[in-house]
Amino acid sequence: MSQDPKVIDAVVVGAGFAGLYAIKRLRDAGFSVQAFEAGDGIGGTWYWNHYPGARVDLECWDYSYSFSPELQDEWEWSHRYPTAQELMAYLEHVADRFRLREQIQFNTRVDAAEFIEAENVWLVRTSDGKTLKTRFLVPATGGLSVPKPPEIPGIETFKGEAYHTGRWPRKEPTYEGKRIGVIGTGSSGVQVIHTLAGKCKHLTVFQRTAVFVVPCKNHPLTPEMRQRARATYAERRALSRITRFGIPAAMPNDSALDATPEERKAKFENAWINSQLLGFRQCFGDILSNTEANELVAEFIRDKIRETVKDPETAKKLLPYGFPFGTKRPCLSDTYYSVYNRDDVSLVDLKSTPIVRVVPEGIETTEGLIELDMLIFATGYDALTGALTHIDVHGIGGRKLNDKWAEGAKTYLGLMTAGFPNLFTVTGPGSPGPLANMSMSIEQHVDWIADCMVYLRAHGIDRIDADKASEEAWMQHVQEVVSRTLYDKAQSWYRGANVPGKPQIFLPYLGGHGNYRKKCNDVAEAGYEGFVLARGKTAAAPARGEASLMADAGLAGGGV
Ligand code: N01
Repeated sequence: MSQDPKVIDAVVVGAGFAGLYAIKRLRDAGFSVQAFEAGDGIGGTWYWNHYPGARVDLECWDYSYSFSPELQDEWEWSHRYPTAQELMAYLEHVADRFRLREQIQFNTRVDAAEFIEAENVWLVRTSDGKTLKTRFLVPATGGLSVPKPPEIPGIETFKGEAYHTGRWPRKEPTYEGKRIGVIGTGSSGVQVIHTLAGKCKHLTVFQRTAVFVVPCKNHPLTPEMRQRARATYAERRALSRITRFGIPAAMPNDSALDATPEERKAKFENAWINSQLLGFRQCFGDILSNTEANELVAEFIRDKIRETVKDPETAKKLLPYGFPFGTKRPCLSDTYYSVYNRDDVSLVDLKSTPIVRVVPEGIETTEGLIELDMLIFATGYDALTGALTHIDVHGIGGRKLNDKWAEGAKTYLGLMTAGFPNLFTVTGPGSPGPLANMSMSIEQHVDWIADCMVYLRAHGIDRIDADKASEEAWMQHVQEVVSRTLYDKAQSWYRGANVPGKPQIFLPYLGGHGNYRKKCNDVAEAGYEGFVLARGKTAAAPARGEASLMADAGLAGGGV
């Protein structure tokens, strides 16, 4: 595509699910591609997050690529929910099968990117001190890739081992005989806790906010199960493309409040027994939009906690309050609550017993010193924007992306941010991202981006940018959809509330994967409506007036 042999068509950042598919899709479309990956191997999120117990919480049939029927047929998943290690092996297989490694430079971080207006290219600076010019920049950096530190004084003084779940060391630490402290009880913390309980001398859990944990029902897969899944892959994927969550699960419309207590109990028990991530949300249509309906689920789960945890004081500390069920991502585990019945596991409720500081020997709380040999920070991520804002990105007029997003990230459709032409965000803020099946969302975005680049090439267009007014309207729409749900009632990482000082704005789009996919397709079919396309460096008017954008009735979404 590029006339200048020194200018590459696309730089892809990251070699996880998104980066690998971007390399394949763009290369297949005839573009020259160079990818950079900070780690020394394939895997992205799964490369960094292979802490004890790390596994995906969507079924393998859904959390995997759909672009190649041959790949689907040949890969043998071992479990319903594969481990991080198995997911890495899968992604390594994908990289080898499609010869993607040729395009990837490992151990190299993209440090900075500057848009050169006169040439319509990005000048990319990498950690090996080199620069490269590219027509398009595709950060496939993941929404959960920049670990959030725990902001506790004295951490640097700790003389034992200390690890963040999001930067797990390549060489697996040993746990036997050690006194281990885990800070954080989100999805990562819950998996670490149920895995390490019983495998170390003592496990102390430091909990700031109790979470809802529902059973996982993970199990090995038999050849018959695989065969059945293979036979239905085509329908499964087709259905996933039109549903709210990007998995083959229909959402009901009925209200929990219209059901009898017996009907509700039967549905909730069924969700508990046959659990999966969406089980409770699939019971009734208003679990995420009606406080009373939501509280019925919340109290059902609290009862399960009371039944499981023998010590009533410990059970009380584990009861989640203060946010509606599902508005922080529920965690999956079959044994999480029962580990607190063990003598070698203790729970510190940080609300009643705060941490004072970390000291060389362990953690000092308001009730005294807890001696530790290992500290595990499961304290989450600077989610959705962190990976991009950690790159020094300068757009039109030298404007820094960090400055533009100082009041909160803004994008048009989660695909581009105005003033930063030819930079595509994969599952960026403003797209369903983490509120849908990530692998499905990634494929949808990468396909859209690749098709867009093909269109630009075919029409001799040098530059595409989000129209500012379209971006404003889209972000308003994102917020408006949130306001129809209970999501706003939680201080979650979806809105940046977990990172001190981060502007708080709800970032994922809750309108549903299927609706969103249709919207993106419609925009493309209308000649990239709401984007500004230009030849040379002269900007044209938006491809079409953005006024029609929000009139799309199909976008009226409910809570995800
Ligand atoms: O991070 P989190 P995560 N002192 O932000 C606590 C995906 N994921 O890595 O709630 C004490 O959810 C914090 O407390 P609070 C999934 O989408 C998926 O667990 O802020 N505690 C919270 O308990 C998930 O949602 C899978 O009060 C502190 C915890 O740390 C997302 O990744 C597996 C603290 C952080 O929870 C993030 O999950 C793993 C402090 N200073 C992750 N700072 C699967 O697919 C933070 N906390 C299964």
